Amino acid sequence: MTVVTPLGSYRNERPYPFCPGCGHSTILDALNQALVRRRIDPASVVIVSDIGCSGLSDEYFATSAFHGLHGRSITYATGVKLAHPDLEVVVIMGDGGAGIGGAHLISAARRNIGITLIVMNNLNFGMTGGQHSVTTPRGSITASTPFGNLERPLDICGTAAVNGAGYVWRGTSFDDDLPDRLADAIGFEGFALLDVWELCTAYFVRRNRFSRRDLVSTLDDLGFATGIIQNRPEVPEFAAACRAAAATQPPLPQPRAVTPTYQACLDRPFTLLLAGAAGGRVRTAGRLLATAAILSGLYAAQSDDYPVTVRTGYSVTTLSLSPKPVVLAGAPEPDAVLLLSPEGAAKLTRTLRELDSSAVVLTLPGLATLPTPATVIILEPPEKPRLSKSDRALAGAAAALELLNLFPPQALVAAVTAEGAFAGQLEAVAAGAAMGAAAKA
Ligand SMILES: Cc1ncc(C[n+]2csc(CCOP(=O)(O)OP(=O)(O)O)c2C)c(N)n1
Ligand code: SF4
Ligand SMILES: [Mg+2]
Repeated sequence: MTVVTPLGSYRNERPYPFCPGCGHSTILDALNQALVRRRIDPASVVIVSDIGCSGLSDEYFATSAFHGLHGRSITYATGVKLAHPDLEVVVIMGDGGAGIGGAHLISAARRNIGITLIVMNNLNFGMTGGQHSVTTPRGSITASTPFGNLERPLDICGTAAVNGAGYVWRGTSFDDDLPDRLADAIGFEGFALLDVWELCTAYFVRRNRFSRRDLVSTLDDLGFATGIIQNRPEVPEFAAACRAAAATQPPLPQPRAVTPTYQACLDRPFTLLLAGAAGGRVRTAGRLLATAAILSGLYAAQSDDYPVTVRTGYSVTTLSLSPKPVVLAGAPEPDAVLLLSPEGAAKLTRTLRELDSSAVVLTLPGLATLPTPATVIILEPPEKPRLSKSDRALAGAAAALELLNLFPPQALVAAVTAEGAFAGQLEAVAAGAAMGAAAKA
């Protein structure tokens, strides 16, 4: 559907706020002409603005809009385009924003994401008083370069073009073909960049006696190409490429529903900590216990703690079980701790010392001398079958169910079976149940 705004334009009734002679007004007028030419539903046009005087731009259009942090507008625009490829996404940023978000600009070019980027390039930070930016020419006087800028200005177009941008144009706000090139860019499927050089009359012009003619001569002196620098419609657009790639994949597995079939004994919130070592399938045991709790009509939440070096050191899982919905906040006081290895015991040294005397610690021989006011129960591993390091957590979980009166141990067997019962898991559960029964006796 094409909707024409009541004004026959994409502008709203608000006058621009820019200083007299500021190039921003001319560029926005050209953008309006380009949009009128393209006749896109205004609601389907999203103007994503950056920060600075240029960042005010979206407020003067009767389109959809998004306004965020300095230099990040390309990232928001990329998200909008990926989520809604049918929208026409136009980013407006200053040269300051292009510098601050320079890596985003390069990423947009590399991906060839289907957005239009207009850089309002007035060669300085206009809004904050005319400091130098990444595009300020050498020798220019700005608020931050009072003796003349020493840096080489960034070639925005050259950078975008060499990194794969589909459409790249450079010119000035005085160019008669600016509305046509903006219309080209909006109609272009991939990433379209327009680096529009213009005058900041309040600062850059005043400090450098800089004129319209100087815009062109500076471009010449720098050897920066102008006009259409790159036009490669054949390069795949990123949002479309993402969807095409996703379409070739099998559908994602849906979460398995867990229907309660057992009756829990637990009538209050209960926190169980499983503390072992990396590679000991501590988190798996926690997940299976949580599933078994849900099978017994309880609510369960699990949080895991392990070092950034995932395959070494401790692995601690916190399980919060309750007859009522669980909100996991912070580190709840444990009612019981299942200690499975020296790494887990070392990690919980302080927790064990500070446990309530009503708490229970289930542990294996050799870890039992830990100082704790809680009741310590030692689980004797069976002679046969010998529990491997990776079976200990699940066996310990089964033993805990025998001893802690939370919900029927059969629920754990059902949870393991429902997940496919990997090698030895049911045997580990049986051995753990025997361990728990022996400790109870
Ligand atoms: C990360 C960050 N640094 C600094 C600022 C302060 N700041 C606000 S506007 C601005 C200058 C904007 O310059 P430019 O992007 O070129 O836009 P213009 O005002 O020239 O249109 C700066 C530095 C900011 N908002 N965010
Ligand atoms: S300060 Fe510069 S960029 Fe900002 S409105 Fe004035 S002339 Fe334009
Ligand atoms: Mg600027």
